[in-house]
Amino acid sequence: MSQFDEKMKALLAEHEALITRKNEPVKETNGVYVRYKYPVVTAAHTPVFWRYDLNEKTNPYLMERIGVNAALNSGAIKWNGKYLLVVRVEGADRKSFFAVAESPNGVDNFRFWDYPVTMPDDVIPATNIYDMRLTAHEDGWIYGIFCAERHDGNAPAGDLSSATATAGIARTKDLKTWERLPDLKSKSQQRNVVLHPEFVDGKYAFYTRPQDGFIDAGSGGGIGWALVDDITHAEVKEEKIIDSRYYHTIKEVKNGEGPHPIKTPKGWLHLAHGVRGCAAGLRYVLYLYMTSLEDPTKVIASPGGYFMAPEGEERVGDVSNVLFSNGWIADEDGTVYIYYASSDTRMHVAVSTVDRLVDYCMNTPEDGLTTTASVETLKKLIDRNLAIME
Ligand code: M1P
Repeated sequence: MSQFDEKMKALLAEHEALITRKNEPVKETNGVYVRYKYPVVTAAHTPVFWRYDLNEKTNPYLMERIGVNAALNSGAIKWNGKYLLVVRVEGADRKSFFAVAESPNGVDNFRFWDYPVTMPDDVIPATNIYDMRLTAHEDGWIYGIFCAERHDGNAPAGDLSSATATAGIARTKDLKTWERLPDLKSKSQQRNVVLHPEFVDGKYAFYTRPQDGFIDAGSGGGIGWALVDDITHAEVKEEKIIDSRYYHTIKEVKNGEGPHPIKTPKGWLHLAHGVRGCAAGLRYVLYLYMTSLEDPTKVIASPGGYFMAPEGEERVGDVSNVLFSNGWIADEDGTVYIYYASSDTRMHVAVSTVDRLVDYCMNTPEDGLTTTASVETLKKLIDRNLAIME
């Protein structure tokens, strides 16, 4: 075997060992969810044949030709018995694209399909697309709603950083061929837009996140809700804020819907991210809330504080101190696989159940918004517990 062939064999074997590595649950003490030891998808999980030219004649040193920087914010869906992530893969060139990674069990052995997604452009092509939320809608299509980013045409000359965020909309029946629909029309910029899985009053329902600028939520009050008559020409005409931001909470600066909510007998179960500022920059954590089955705009449970926050190696990456989730899968037996990215770099899984998550939402005290209220809430629990322990 030539030296080149030996090197290639070693490269492929190392990659295979990484993607077939068995994952293990990590002991957690909070009883709400269980994290898993290894990230489920990383840049190194992308196929060797995406990154290397495997032809000795054109790449005699067997060097990487196309770099992958990160594998992050992934949409998720159970499809033909397999756990699928539509991963945001970010190249070394800073362009993100979508690619499907498939696992037989939801916690390890995620293998990318051979080709990334070819996403058709809207009339005005986007520079960058990312963070897809998948919704198997009751109309029979699987929708992917994602952020489409373009340079801001109104930026002053020389400002190459100002951008606009719009919600891109595409649909598919097989996750391979995608039909692009016109981007969501909205008065404000939008990111973290999610399609609700059912019709509401005969209309398509979107969770929105109005924002004044590309980064700043500004006057956008939180997670919004808008009904749309025609998804092939989707337009936000009226927008109602259903989950507001508050001073001195985990969602003071920004928040955004995660994946579409899970329908439970007690209400719609939501996963979202909240952002606050600190000396180290922005800190992104995950939180849960629930809305009514009868009126999905009505919040019925709002547990205070975060559900998950970055820990250990999760705290470090391209954008440190960030947990972000736009994908989860509720299995037939009630198991919930929560797929989350850490620090805009890699994907992880945490596992829980619908029952536990609903219990968490219904029984975690709300944020009282002041120290005094928090202490009073704590004292009530202490009183009840000390009475039991006597
Ligand atoms: O860098 C953290 C996250 O920032 C943005 O989220 P939001 O719009 O809520 O601030 C997104 O760019 C997201 O992709 C990224 O993970």
